[in-house]
Order: sequence, then structure tokens, then C-alpha cells
Amino acid sequence: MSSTNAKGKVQWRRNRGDTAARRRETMPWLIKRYKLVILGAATVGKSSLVSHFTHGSYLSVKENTLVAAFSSIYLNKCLKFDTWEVAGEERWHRLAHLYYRGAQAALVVYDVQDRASYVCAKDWIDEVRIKLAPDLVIAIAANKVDLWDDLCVNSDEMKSLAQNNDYIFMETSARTGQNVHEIFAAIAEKLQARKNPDTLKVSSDEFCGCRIL
Ligand SMILES: Nc1nc2c(ncn2[C@@H]2O[C@H](COP(=O)(O)OP(=O)(O)OP(=O)(O)O)[C@@H](O)[C@H]2O)c(=O)[nH]1
Ligand SMILES: [Mg+2]
Repeated sequence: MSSTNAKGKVQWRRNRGDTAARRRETMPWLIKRYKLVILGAATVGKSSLVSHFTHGSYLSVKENTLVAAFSSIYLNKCLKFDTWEVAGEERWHRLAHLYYRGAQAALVVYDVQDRASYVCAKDWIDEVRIKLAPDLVIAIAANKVDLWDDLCVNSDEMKSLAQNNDYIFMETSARTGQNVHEIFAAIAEKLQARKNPDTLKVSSDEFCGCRIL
């Protein structure tokens, strides 16, 4: 907003508190932004799921994530996830809380061929249930279903855990794209269905101090 003073100079007046409303008027597509954290053991396919979603195809991710990785995931023009993937290697676990704090949704991933990653996924669920808000949206991805065979982990227990606690559960494949878009969409839908969406808005402060080391 501008006005002209006695000397004819243009003065810019900052109308405090009005900024968000003005931004909504000028950029109506930038409506909702949520913090999402992706957790799970190493090599379960966390980076691959993000990469499949953002590139629309499978890129074989060869390198393990170090500490954590940030990406912006635009579900559509109106909804964005500020996404932190916490590296799955055990040595980074103690730093995980720096990245998941303030998250409104957690996507916990395990590899259907790897029993240890299944146990690890349960531990992550227990941890975020205690440490994060009670209305945290939790989604579980049983990933690499394209490699499914009789020796794979039996997901029945995880399915009933999800059912009993109102978590999202999907069998995914970052290779074929099975349920990749669907799981992010389901998280978004659940976040938006919350009774008080205002409590879910992420303040920019929450991202301070969370940088890739
Ligand atoms: N067949 C198959 N391979 C996959 C799938 N998802 C990931 N991979 C492969 O699994 C390996 C590990 O994938 P990443 O996405 O790097 O795993 P990550 O969970 O990010 O691992 P960290 O960063 O170490 O925690 C890569 O070689 C991927 O190509 C999948 O759905 N199917
Ligand atoms: Mg990774």
C-alpha cells in the first residue's frame, strides 16, 4: 500500500497483519502448506517415493541420504508439503527429532522384503506418537511391493494397527508408481479434514534450524 507525503515522495506503508490476507488475494493458489516427515530404515525407498512423486517416474536412487533431505512436494496448486526425509541409517537417529519436530504428518516406510525394516517402522510410529501432536496424521507405506513374493513380510499386523488407530496404510512401489500419488493425496485429504485447520498452519520459524548439514 502506498501514499504520497507533503514533499511528493512516495511513502510505503507496511500494513502489519494484513500481509497474509494480501498474499491470499494476489496468490490464491498458495493456500495450504504442511510439514511432512518421512521416516523408516535405510534403503526402504523413502527418497525413491519422493523422487517418483516429483519426477513422475522411477529414478534408481543409489546414494543413501545423509542426515536428512528437504523437498517441496506440490500436490496441486493449492497444497504443498514441506517434506523432511530423515536418513534411515541408525547413526542419524539421534538427530531425527530436529527434523520431525512440528510435523503435522508422518509417512513411515518399510520394505516388504525386509523384516527388520518392518520392526523399525513400528518403532518410528511409537516414537512420533509420543513426541508429536496427538492429531498427527500417520501414514504407513509397505514399499517395494513390485518385488513381492511368499517370503515377504506379512503386513496383517501393520494393517490392523493402522485400522485400529485410523492410520493410512498402503502398499506402494516407487518402481512401478503403485499408490505413490495416492498415499500423498490421502495424507493431504486427512490433514484437510481436520476440525481446526488453523492449528495446522506451519509457522516459518519451525523451519529455522533445520538445514541439511
Ligand atoms: N524394486 C524396487 N526398488 C526400490 C523401490 N524403492 C526403492 N528401491 C530401491 O531401493 C534402494 C534404496 O532406495 P532409497 O530411496 O535410496 O532408500 P531410502 O529409504 O531413501 O534410504 P536412506 O536414504 O539410506 O534412508 C535403491 O536402489 C532404489 O532404487 C521399489 O519400490 N521397488
Ligand atoms: Mg534416502
